[in-house]
Amino acid sequence: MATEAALAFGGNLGDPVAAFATALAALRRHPGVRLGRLSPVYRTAPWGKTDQPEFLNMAALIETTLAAEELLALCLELERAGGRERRERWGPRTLDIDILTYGEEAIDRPGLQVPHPRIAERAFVLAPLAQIMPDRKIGDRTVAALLEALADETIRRDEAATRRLQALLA
Ligand code: GSY
Repeated sequence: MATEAALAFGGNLGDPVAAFATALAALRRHPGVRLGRLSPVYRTAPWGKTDQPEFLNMAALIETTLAAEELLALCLELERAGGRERRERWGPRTLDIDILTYGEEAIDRPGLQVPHPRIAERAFVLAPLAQIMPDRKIGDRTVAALLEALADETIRRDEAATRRLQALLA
């Protein structure tokens, strides 16, 4: 049986759009994954450590027959293939892929917390997620309501990056 999951993508080093496209194409080819809706690409101010370049962020829905642990392993493999080195904790990176939701499951294990524990604080996650699952409840509030509560005006859609991503995936 397949489970619907939402993934977040982020990066601010090198060519994040190309890194997103390569990872999404690999997900599309994977026999245990069906790629669903993609959000637009957003340009976002760095969160946590602010003296670093802006990020590009997006989100994707998938249907997967992989268990959550297997999906995590796949995301880590795609990060490594995308050139991700785990350096500074909140520092710059080529490609970050986080599991935001996995069905209705609440998972709290070392290395895997789903729904992602800091979703509600992060407009750079909520803005793309609201485009693909606005009505999904995280705790007792929908993604759309959580985003509205943050009122973060530094998040903006990057239409050129979105068109480029679509072209790379065509
Ligand atoms: O948690 C993902 C990596 N990351 C990001 C990000 O993806 N976007 C923004 N805007 N800031 C971030 N800080 C970190 S760490």
